[in-house]
Amino acid sequence: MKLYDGGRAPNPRRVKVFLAEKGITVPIEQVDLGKLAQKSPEYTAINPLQRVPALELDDGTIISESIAICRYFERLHPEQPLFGTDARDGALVEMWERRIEFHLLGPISHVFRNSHPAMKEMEVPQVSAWADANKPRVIDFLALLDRELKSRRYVSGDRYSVADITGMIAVDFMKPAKLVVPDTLSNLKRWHDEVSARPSAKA
Ligand SMILES: N[C@@H](CCC(=O)N[C@@H](CS)C(=O)NCC(=O)O)C(=O)O
Repeated sequence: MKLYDGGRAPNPRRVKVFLAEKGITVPIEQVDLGKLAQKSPEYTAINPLQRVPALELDDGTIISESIAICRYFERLHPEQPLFGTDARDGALVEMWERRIEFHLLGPISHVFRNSHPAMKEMEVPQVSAWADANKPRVIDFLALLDRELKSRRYVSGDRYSVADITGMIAVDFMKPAKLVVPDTLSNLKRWHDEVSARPSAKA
């Protein structure tokens, strides 16, 4: 088994934090995004979408998409559950995971990819108006999350889950995207400080 990683890039980090939470170690091969190694013929044969992360199983199966990889490990190592504990809990984790992925990580990524000079060769064409259009969406969703976090400890309830992993990494990704969490969002900051203090967050 081998995990194709991309350094500090947010999506591979979601998998690495998940693995750290579970105490699982997997051999890692770095794909140098700075050198566009994800676009090489060798890596394109592994993931035709030219994105990381990707997990190669011993039988040669390739699994890409961060959440698909996390779900694979959740099945193999069900303790401690990070995708919920029962039907209701699992659905709430899924709901928040998707909301954060589509309404927070996605827009932050659009801002970063369409405004950062280092992304010129990866995001073609870079559309600065699309970066600008997504900035208020990020802040609106953070405000929504802040209201939700007033009445509970973690994103989907009282239990830490994969939705917290995606959320923490999305907020961290605001820095390179040159976005700032408004000071008024105190519930969000309390939650982010708490999840960032877990040892897995260093992954
Ligand atoms: N939906 C994918 C997104 C993967 C993705 O966009 N990865 C980025 C790094 S965070 C990437 O490989 N970018 C390379 C590129 O855009 O060329 C997932 O959840 O894993």
